[in-house]
Amino acid sequence: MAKKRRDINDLDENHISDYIHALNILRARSEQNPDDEAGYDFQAGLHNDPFIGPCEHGNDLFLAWHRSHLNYFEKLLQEADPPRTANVTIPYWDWLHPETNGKFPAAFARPDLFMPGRNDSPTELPPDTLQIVIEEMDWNEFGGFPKEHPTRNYGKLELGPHNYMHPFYIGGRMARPSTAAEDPIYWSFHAFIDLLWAEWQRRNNMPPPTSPDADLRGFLTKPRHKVSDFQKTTDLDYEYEYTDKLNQAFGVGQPEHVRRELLTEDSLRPLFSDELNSELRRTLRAQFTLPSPPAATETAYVRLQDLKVPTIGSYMFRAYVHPKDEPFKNDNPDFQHQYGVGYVALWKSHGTDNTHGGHGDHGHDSPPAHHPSSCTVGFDVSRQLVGIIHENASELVLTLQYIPAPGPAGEPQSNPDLVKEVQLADVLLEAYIQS
Ligand SMILES: [Cu+2]
Repeated sequence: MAKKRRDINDLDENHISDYIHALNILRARSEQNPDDEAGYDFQAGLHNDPFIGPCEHGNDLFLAWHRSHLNYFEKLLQEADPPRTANVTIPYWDWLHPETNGKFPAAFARPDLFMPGRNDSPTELPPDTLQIVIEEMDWNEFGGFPKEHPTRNYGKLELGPHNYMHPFYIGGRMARPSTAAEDPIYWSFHAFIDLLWAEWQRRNNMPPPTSPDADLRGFLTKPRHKVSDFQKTTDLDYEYEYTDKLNQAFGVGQPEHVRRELLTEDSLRPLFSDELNSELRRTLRAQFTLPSPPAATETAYVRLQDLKVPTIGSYMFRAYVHPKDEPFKNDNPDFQHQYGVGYVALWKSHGTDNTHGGHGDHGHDSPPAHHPSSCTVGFDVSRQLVGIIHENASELVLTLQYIPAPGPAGEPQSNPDLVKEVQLADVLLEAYIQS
């Protein structure tokens, strides 16, 4: 029987103290010898440190890499002090259902699971996580594209919820790829990302992976080290125990799969005279007129082409579609609710990191090869645009809004150097019919 990973809010005192006991044994090993591969610091370094790992981001190895990282770490926990720790598993943090505990589950405030510097101010959760798991049925769209794909890279789970949670919601060490796994919340956060993938696999009948023979960096000396080795959780001796809340959340049917054919693709007409990137950097937004798509249009996307992945911080773009005579309102929840069509979160790429002097940073340029340098992302605007075709509604405007991640502890932060990294090639409207 595979071992169960459980919701951290459901663990009794014995279970949580066994987990902490195992973690502390790994920590003590690193204190004895920082290079001990069975110690916490080395394990965190597999994610954080370009010279030991690091993690994979922005491709179809992302989910398998993190599954492997957690799985080997969990085995170390189990071997830490058996029989006491023999059945320890990483508890997951269900951040879809935060209402029971406020911002973070109470367990993460215990001294051994706490990390100073997290963002404690109230922060919205990403709105679309469940929708991605339930509605996106294409593996690459969900989990990422092969590294050799010419234009696409991040999957939706990573580019949306994952990239938003790290720097916007959790903050602290989790705000940067080069320090993330130092915070013990990392394991539980990624266990939930992994649960969402496992649930997606179940719903979609375990589609075969793309890049099955790709090696997972950092694990090459292990018997299992390829993408195909990390598909089925029960082969890795664990599975997830779902709460009633999760059963309820996932207990809805799959939408019908539709094939689409591109009808037209046009650059959007700007409502500004500056060059696009100058406009974005100067005003922190850009507005465009949305044309009426061809009458047969069933689905429409706004596509941001070649959006640069920032190297010195994290930010997001929020997108809104609103009538021209209803001006954009910054920071207005009603406006956001009524006209928001989505967001894209860009998590700082690994690479140079001058603000952290710890072991995760060797202080010079290491190539951010595991993060793509740019990505192409889309927002579904069908509901709004198909509305104009049929109802002759008033002219519509697309507003893109730049929002920098807060400082690690949640303090508002305007970073002029990050603004200089805002860069995209074009904004397009794509119209599709079902084929
Ligand atoms: Cu992560």
